[in-house]
Amino acid sequence: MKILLVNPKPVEAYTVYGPSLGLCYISAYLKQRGISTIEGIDLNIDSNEDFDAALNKADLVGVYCSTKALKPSLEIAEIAKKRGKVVVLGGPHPSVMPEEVLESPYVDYVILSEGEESFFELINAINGSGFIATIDGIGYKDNGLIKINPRTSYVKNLDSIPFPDRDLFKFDYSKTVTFCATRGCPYKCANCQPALSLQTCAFRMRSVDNVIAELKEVGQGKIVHFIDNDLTVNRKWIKHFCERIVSEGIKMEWGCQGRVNTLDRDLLSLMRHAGCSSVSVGIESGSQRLLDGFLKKQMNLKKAESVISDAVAAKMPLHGWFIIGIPSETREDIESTIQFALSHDFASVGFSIGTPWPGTMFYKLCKENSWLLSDDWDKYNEKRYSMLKTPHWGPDDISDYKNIIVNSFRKKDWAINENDFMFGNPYW
Ligand code: B12
Ligand code: SF4
Repeated sequence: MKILLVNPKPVEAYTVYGPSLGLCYISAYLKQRGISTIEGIDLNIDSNEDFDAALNKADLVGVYCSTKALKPSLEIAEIAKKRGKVVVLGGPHPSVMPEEVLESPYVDYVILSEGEESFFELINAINGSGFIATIDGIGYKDNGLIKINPRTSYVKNLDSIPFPDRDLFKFDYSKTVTFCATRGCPYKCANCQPALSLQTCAFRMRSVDNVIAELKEVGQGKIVHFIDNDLTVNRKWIKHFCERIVSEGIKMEWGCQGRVNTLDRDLLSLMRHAGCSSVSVGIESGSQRLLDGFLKKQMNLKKAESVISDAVAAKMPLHGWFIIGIPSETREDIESTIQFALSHDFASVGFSIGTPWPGTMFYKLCKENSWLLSDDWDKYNEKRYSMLKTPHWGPDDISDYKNIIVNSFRKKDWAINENDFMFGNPYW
């Protein structure tokens, strides 16, 4: 069976810095099990003609589908189905909204959360060996009825799956490469969980040996971006990892996301010594009330301040993420957030507008309180506007605040990237 794996182009473009690692993992897993006729198309870099040619050769088309890319994913499904292909959608949106996706007449199957094992079993079942009804974590149609087999099992040992097949897509890896050392996250922030737990379940780490082996293969001499939700969750692991980079003489520059409750000066210094040149942390709000209340962030602003000083002392550039447009947020809260971002020594900061992605607690609360202005996912854009009307504010107020934020950073001479709602500190 010939398989085509497609990463669609979302309705509104965003900065792409690497391939869909999820599809690269799927490809590597299938190849290891003898399914070698796999092609990849990323419509952010490949043309429609490339897609058309690859589609002609395929029997089954698998699509990575985020909420932001639902519409183009379903368009791909329609084209593929009309040409007689089997169509499978996986990724964040089908994982949390499987029924909605299967309502499309052009989608045959969805995969909930991690796809390696279930997709392999599905291909076998389609080929005649195995039963679709018993495959864990898939959705399908049975005589027109939508059936969902919930996800109950996960890849427990991440070392047991092969390194991602980066050759699946035509990205240029000569300078930068993305890596994934862990899956899941032990926290349950309202803007993120339980969507993430559905996607990746329990927090798991690859062994340091396993990550070092992959770095030696493809990371040496490059800028390596770890896409992990939080690479610093386990202190023992991250320390050991940094020590191994140094002792094995692996020369690379790298960046990752961390969490302020897991960072301090010693760790930041060690990471810096091991070539880390950027750590991103989600501060989200300058209001402790919102962090503890609506956001359930399990994070203290005092600790955040001390980590920012630690980062300065360790000469580690720290990137801070913030959100405005959170239900129950007041003007004072938004002003505290802007002040926090402006007055601390971040190397750069980025903002998003609170967006109720499906499957999150954020979404559930907005829906229950009738704050959502639309259920049309295409309209959701966390860099541009709010889709909420709450008792405290509406989309116009948030747009005004967006302008206030841009002007506040402009006045302080920060570099402005309006498209990504991000700012660079000129004094770093
Ligand atoms: C890296 C990343 C990005 C990169 C994307 C790089 C790339 N080319 O893929 C960038 C920065 C560009 C990005 C942008 C955005 N992102 Co993003 N991103 C991530 C992040 C941190 C990691 C993704 C990843 O590689 N995971 C590791 C791999 C192994 O897992 P995976 O991708 O889920 O794939 C597995 C399964 O989902 C499944 N699977 C996936 N596809 C398929 C297809 C088939 C056929 C099958 C069988 C299985 C399958 O099998 C894979 C292997 O197990 C995730 C969070 C997370 N931890 O997943 C957020 C995440 C995916 N992003 C999110 C969001 C909201 C965005 C943005 C909208 C943000 C914005 N500022 O505008 C944009 C929109 C991008 C888009 N495509 O529409 C949300 C998505 C929520 C949703 N419901 O869609 C997530 C889940 C974060 C969160 N919890 O809020 N993102
Ligand atoms: S926002 Fe970060 S820390 Fe919170 S649940 Fe999501 S990935 Fe985990």
